[in-house]
Amino acid sequence: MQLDSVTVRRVSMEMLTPFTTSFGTQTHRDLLIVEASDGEGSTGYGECVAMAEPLYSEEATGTCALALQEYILPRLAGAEISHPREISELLAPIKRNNMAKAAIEGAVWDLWASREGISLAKALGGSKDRVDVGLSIGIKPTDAELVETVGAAVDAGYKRIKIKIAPGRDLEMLREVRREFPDTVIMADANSAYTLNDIELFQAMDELNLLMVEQPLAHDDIVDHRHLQAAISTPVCLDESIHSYDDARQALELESCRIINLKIGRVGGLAESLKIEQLCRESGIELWCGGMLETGIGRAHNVAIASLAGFNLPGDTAPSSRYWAEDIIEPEVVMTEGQIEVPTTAGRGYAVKTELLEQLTTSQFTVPM
Ligand code: OSB
Ligand code: MG
Repeated sequence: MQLDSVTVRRVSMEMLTPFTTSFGTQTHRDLLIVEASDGEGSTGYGECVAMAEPLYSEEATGTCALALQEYILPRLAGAEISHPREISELLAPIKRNNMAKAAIEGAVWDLWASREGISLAKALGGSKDRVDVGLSIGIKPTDAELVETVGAAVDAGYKRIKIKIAPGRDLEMLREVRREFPDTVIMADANSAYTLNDIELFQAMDELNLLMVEQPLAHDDIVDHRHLQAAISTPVCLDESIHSYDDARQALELESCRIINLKIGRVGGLAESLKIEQLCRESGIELWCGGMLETGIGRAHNVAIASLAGFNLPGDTAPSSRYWAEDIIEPEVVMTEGQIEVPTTAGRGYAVKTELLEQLTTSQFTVPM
């Protein structure tokens, strides 16, 4: 197949509640929705998951829009594509810019699956009918508010609860949650807010029976994490540090983590995600699908990849109602008994509400292919 045109829309969506991490507070999502058309009536959608500012990683919404327009989409113009795997090969000469690359790559996977008449999950080799869902809870002003939020999440059926931590809002806060919820599956995510000087803090957390501690140290580190992992019994999970199959392989070789959080955007797309899934499955490393406060389009891609067997822990794939008054897809992503059903219809399995998408669009450009 050939692409006929690609439209990139910059979209602003208000979140139901602010989301605070060690790097800042999000009240809106400013993101890109990429639509790839084959000119024969089929379209595919991808979502660029970069944050509005480069505070989680070096990419940001504006840099991704520029990268797509100036460097990434021109490389795909005129290409004859027989399988979506070829997109990452065509884009390989461009270093990093993973979230920008993944947005168009995901749209092409969706388009290809639609044309083949198979679900995105099936196109990827997924085997599960439903995926287990965990919730990520941001930093709350008080322990009482956090305890209340964790209680509501347990009642809603989430299979594990992730709690964001930051210096000053860590050990005592987690102790309080553990006292209130002695049997709940709980983990912590630091978003790279600590250094090796904090080893004793993480050693003290060992007594809390956390499922894992996610990205405790620098966003670009795999060496210091190795020293931390050797000094604590709680499994270390890497998020920010893993940008590729090779990063994952090196982290496993160094024993820098025992668990990987895979985000499709952070690793540059679905083809790279498949390589990491195979690596983890074959080496017995636990794996789960992370989230970036996506709209339903990004969530649909996350649910599809999480349906592969290697994803053996609940992912951050909370349903539409967690973040949005109205999602841009229909039906909305729903959770039943802590699980989301993997769609079996062609492509991503959810229709895009194109009128709502237009309303939320703040700027856009179309590149003829
Ligand atoms: O570190 O996993 C993270 C959201 C934005 C940026 C980074 C992270 C997160 C989350 C949210 O934890 C998970 C979700 O999308 O529900
Ligand atoms: Mg994280």
